[in-house]
Amino acid sequence: METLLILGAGGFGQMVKETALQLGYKKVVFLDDAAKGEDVIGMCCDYMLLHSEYPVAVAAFGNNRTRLQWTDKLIEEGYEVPAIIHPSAIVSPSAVIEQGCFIMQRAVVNTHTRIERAALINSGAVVDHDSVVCAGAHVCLGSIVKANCTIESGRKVEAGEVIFSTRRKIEGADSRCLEDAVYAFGFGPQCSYVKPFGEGHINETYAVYMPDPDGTDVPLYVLQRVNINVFKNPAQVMENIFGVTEYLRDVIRKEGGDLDRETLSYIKTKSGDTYFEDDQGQPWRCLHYVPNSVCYQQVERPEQFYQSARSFGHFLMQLGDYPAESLYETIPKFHDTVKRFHDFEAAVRKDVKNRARLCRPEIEFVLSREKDCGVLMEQLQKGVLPLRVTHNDTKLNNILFDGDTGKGLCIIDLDTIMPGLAANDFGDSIRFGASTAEEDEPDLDKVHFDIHLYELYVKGYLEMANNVLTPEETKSLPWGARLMTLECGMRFLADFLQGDVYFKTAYPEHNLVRARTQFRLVKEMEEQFEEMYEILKKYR
Ligand code: GN1
Ligand code: MG
Repeated sequence: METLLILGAGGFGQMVKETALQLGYKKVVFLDDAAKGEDVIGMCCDYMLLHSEYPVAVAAFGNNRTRLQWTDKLIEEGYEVPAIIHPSAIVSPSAVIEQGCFIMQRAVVNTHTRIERAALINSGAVVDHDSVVCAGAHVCLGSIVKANCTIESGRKVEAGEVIFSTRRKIEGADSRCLEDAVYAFGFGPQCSYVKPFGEGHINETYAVYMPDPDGTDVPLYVLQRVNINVFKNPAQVMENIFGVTEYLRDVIRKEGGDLDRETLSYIKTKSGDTYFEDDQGQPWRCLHYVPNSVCYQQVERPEQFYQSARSFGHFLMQLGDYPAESLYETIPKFHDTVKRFHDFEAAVRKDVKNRARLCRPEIEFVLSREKDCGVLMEQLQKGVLPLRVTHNDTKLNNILFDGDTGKGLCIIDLDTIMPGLAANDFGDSIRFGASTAEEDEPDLDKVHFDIHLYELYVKGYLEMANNVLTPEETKSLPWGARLMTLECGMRFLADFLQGDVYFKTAYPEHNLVRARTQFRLVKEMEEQFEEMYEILKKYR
């Protein structure tokens, strides 16, 4: 450290000179357009001529624009432009300090900050962790820049001023509520972008992308806005979910499984709550994205359906000893098909949207099956069928498959975990997965109940759950399929009549189209009911 050339011999230039001498420079000289003095060896415009004699230089102007302009000229000319850091300043080893910065007496520059070129952190100022002071900005005497702030290029933070976190705009977070949620879970400072995710009919779901160590954006979290029209008590929903997933972690640990991928892991907000409530009173929750997993809307290879059966059978076993009484009933009488029938009748009677005229045959289809609705409910009331901890929404797209092995990996959508009937979980899987078409296929000629897929599911499910199920429960499974399908169709049709207030829809008849596919499946199941029993016997 021999000589330092300082552009600007004003008050701040003199402070920099003193600092430079303390840092060990042997000789310090100035360039200045106005000031005279022994150590002023020329005007600023002479800087090019002096380069070989004075290879190290800084621009020490108090004015932000001038300091930045001259710093850039020096850099361009090929000068070595050091950062001048006073020995009494405290600078974190993880802070990035660029060329031509000044960090003056007793300033504090904290962990993971970035101080860009020609920025000035003046005496006694504090820049807290993860903040950025952009090129040529000035953080004045004794001011405080709190964590996660960005001070824009050329800005002056006045002496004694306190800057509170300025929010970055997050791409894809196009509502204030979503942005608030991203910040509530602590992803605001790093999040690259968010984008819609999944195909659920009830909640709103987003994937949260974050930069990985080599800068590629990867989905790391899933943010979900819980639909409070459907789930009236989100705190109870979340208590169920935390209880069950933490319990499952223990079970998976004992099984020697993969804790990060075989059950969902939920995250609490920065203030420790199980969910975040936005300004509109809507709850948001957050979980880890399960890496290398896939989700299907329809069976693509029969093997998948067999794997899903094993997964749901396994799930029933894993939760076999879970204290069912600790679970809240998040949607009361969710699969009480008798109640669903009465709700349906009421929707037809009220016909608030005058849509009943559009679906007379479908309405008749349901009304003529009133007796069926009570079959399983009666067996439950008589104690023939036991209550278990069930998922209650076991469609194929509520399970993640391993991207490599193709095996069932993780059961998702745990909102409706409640005490329920095994037959209902079995049945809901058949309803959705043993169909030859998607749930909203408009062309009914494409929609069939595929008894071979049914057989595969029976096989996979009983391989896992046979030892747990009572003989009566096993016998109840085909009814579960019929009734879950009828019930779901009834719910779609009731929602159509009520003006699509429950399920998300993409077009006006969407719920009617969905109801029709379900009724087609019910009809075919009824025709093949004997065969469904015969198949069951083969695997019992
Ligand atoms: C709903 O949220 P999602 O799409 O997984 C519904 C199920 C229906 C299903 C029909 C809480 O599930 O009951 O069977 O749509 N969930 C709720 O696809 O009502
Ligand atoms: Mg779902």
